[in-house]
Amino acid sequence: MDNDGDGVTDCAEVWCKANMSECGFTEDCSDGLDNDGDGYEDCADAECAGDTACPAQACGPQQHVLACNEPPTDVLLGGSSHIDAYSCSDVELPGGELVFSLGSGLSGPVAWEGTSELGAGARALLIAGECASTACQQETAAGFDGQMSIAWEADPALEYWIVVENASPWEAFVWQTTLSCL
Ligand SMILES: [Ca+2]
Ligand SMILES: [Ca+2]
Ligand SMILES: [Ca+2]
Ligand SMILES: [Ca+2]
Repeated sequence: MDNDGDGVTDCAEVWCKANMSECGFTEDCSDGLDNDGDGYEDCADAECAGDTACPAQACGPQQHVLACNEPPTDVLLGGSSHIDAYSCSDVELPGGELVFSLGSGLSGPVAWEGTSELGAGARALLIAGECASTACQQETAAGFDGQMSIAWEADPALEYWIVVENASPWEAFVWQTTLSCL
């Protein structure tokens, strides 16, 4: 539609340039341009997670072991981003990651809980098999109370990780986490 009567229709309208994804522009994952205008180019755009043009991004070397039914532990989340986009998430995650290694051999219902007073907007991702952007199974986001939880039915043959993502690259917060297993 030519909403403002200037003879130019829809996505050619100037206002639409600021909302390119709403106007149907999608990210081309290998042309070196930010096609949908959201500030993320090619593989850095969450739309491209899992695209054949984008190799899997792997977890950083720093991992914390999280065992079943231990008292809550305090761990600082900060530092640089190793993964910016996950196959199970449709948002870009440029903040640093806190990686919890849960190992293999977990079976039956498992529940992870994380809390941080200042953690509003953070995300947590359940990853299985290999700690990589393409092996993401579930995502959850923290509300204003900074609380998150993920529950799943664990397969003892698979190795699991929980990755907590800060909302922005400049933040560093302490997270308290627990893993409840049968
Ligand atoms: Ca983009
Ligand atoms: Ca592009
Ligand atoms: Ca996008
Ligand atoms: Ca990240």
